[in-house]
Amino acid sequence: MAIVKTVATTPFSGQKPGTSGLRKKVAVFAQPHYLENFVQAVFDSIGEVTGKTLVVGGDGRHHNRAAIQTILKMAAAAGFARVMVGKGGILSTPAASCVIRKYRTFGGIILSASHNPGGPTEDFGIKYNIPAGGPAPEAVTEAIFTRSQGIGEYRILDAGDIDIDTVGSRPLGPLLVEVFDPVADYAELMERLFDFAAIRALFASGFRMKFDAMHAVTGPYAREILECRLGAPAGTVMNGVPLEDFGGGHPDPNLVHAHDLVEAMKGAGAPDFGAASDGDGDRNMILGRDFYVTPSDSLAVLAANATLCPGYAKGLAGIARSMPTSAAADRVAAKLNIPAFETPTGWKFFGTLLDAGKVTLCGEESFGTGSDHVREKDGLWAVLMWLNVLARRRESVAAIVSAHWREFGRNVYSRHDYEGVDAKAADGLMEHLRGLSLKGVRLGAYTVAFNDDFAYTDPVDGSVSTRQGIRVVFEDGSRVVFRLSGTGTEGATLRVYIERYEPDPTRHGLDPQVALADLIAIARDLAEIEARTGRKQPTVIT
Ligand code: VG1
Ligand code: CO
Repeated sequence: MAIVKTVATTPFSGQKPGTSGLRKKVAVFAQPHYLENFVQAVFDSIGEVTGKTLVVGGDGRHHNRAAIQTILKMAAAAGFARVMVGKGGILSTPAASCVIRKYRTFGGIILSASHNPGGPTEDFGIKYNIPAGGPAPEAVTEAIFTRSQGIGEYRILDAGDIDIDTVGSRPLGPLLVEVFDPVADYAELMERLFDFAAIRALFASGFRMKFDAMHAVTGPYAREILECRLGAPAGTVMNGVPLEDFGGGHPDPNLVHAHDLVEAMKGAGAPDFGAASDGDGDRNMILGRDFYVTPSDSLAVLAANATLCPGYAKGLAGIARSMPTSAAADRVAAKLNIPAFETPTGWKFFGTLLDAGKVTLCGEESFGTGSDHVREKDGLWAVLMWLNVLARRRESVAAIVSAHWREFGRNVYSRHDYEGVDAKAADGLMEHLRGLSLKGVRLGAYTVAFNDDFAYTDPVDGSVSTRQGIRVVFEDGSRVVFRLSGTGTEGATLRVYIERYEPDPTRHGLDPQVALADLIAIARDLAEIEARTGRKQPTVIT
């Protein structure tokens, strides 16, 4: 009979979940009691867990396996009846959401630092998702944090490690551990949403694609769905084997970090379609031959074409986007005569709107797109939706996006990230911006309509979130937005978002960095970026 140990502990400061869970260096998580304190704080904050089922899995990064063993023993001690674990500890974030919903579990614990690098000296992360399948809302993450700051003990089963590499059920003390195939339920859901026959026919006609799994969690999902079920040639999925350090790369699907894919998509001989996903499989980047689709445009194009997909044939209830995401999707919503919502950054803010049936599609400029099929953004889902649209329209990616711009106008958009900035300097910069009063002020060719720090009142549950990013909005609708990242583990990352609407089709082909040059300079000067951070150039431009 395995025995439950009660271990005395003291709080760690800073166990505060950010935009998407608690993210720290592996060394921080690996120190005695650190993970345990946080997990106990979760179990103490989510209500009665006795007899319930929990889902556990992660993106396979370094420390994933050790953390899962600890969580299983703590779940047993807490009174859970059953834990469903993805085989090998693998579960993409959207697949975790899918499984939580399908089996009506009492939520799940997802181990991931998403797009942050992995390995012994890199990042690890943990978050709790609620029974609806989405990230815990702020009220819950606040409760977890408060509990973590007052914690004095945790409970854990005194037992050896259990096999998580063989599908099947086995006991761990009073707990039943059920190891399951992490791909099957997810793949089955995708088959219900999209026209697999049409996509199969597209591949059969010679259409070529490259999917870069970046040695992260989506590899097994992409191989099963694209190569096995949809008949894409073997080798369509590149970097398809999940590695604990993502092969030393930065599993962030953008133009900088997915460089192999970006190179492969250049020139006349390039494939027709390119896509990539991030560490935990919830992000997507979409490329055509010599063509990059910004995530904001991708959301708008998918919304405009959604009825081509069986799962969305009835049309959309509404569209939601995070505040810094471009307003391209709003234009589609207006044309479809459906509501558009603007939320703070982070998928947790879409949950109430999805649950209430107010929106069907959601998106973020940070390579996140999703729908009401789960409660997380979903990288492979977005890729399959694009494939479905391509299979039905039989036009190139570039042709589809260009036609979209001609119909709706183009929201020219770019994000500039300044990574690893001194945290004090970054806070000072934000304080400075917060103090500005700019209404009516003329900056270059633009006049400021208003500036504020974005605050959001959830239209479903009334909860209020303040200080969600500085907006400077101009009279013609152009804007610059400033935020500090809530997912990093070192120093601060300043994100600057720049957007201008361009109705003139003869100007749609311009490089956004050129088309936005005046606004980029205005943003730099307003925030005194160089003087305050010492940076002349952003680290990453997307
Ligand atoms: C970033 C993105 C945000 C996204 C979050 C989690 O947050 O900007 O849009 O929801 O990452 O994505 P921040 O606070 O660093 O800007 V992921 O793929 O971690 O799950
Ligand atoms: Co992610």
